[in-house]
Amino acid sequence: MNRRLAQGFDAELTPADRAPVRAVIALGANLGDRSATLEAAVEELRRLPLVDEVLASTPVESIAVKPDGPDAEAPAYLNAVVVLTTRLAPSVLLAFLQAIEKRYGRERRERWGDRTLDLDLIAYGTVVSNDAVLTLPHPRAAERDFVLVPWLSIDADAELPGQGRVDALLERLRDPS
Ligand code: A4P
Ligand code: MG
Repeated sequence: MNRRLAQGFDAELTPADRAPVRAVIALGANLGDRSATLEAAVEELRRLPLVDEVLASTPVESIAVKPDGPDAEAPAYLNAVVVLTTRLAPSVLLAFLQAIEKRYGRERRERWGDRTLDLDLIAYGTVVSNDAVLTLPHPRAAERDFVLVPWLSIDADAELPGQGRVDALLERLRDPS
């Protein structure tokens, strides 16, 4: 089987044929009952078909990052990371994430606007893809301590595909010199 097929992009493969892949999901909320929403979203992830071994971080609080930089006037975020194993193809997993966001009242009005729930696919196995519909790994994950810190807290050996170990990325973020 070639590399692309093995990575689960081929729609011909049935889920039973697909090897389980480790996926990393970032959760964020800065509107409503943030903590309750994140807890409920983790439960939804546990209940997804073809998903196992769901490990969730403790949420961390962070200042909202807007296109112009951190904005202390905007409602603060709670962010968490979930690592799970799945036989779902990446596009199907993304569709489930978007359906969960919708169920928790997510509205899309502006780029990086305040939201009740954001679910981003940070990594899917070692897949690297520049497709705008699903970019892997998530293009801004390496710049975000609110992704790297909770991820590292549940996987001390975490690696961002193509970009290296998460502990090293975090160190570079904190001390860019
Ligand atoms: N998309 C492409 N790749 C992916 C991926 N790996 N995971 C596409 C999820 N979606 C992906 O996403 C826009 C489009 O990206 C989707 O149609 C999907 O096909 P969206 O969820 O509608 O919008 P968004 O989340 O506002 O956009 P984006 O660019 O993903 O935003 P970011 O980079 O996730 O930033 N500050 C704090 N403190 N904490 C946060 O969690 N989050 C954001 C959102 C900004 N500031 C924040 C936080
Ligand atoms: Mg998003």
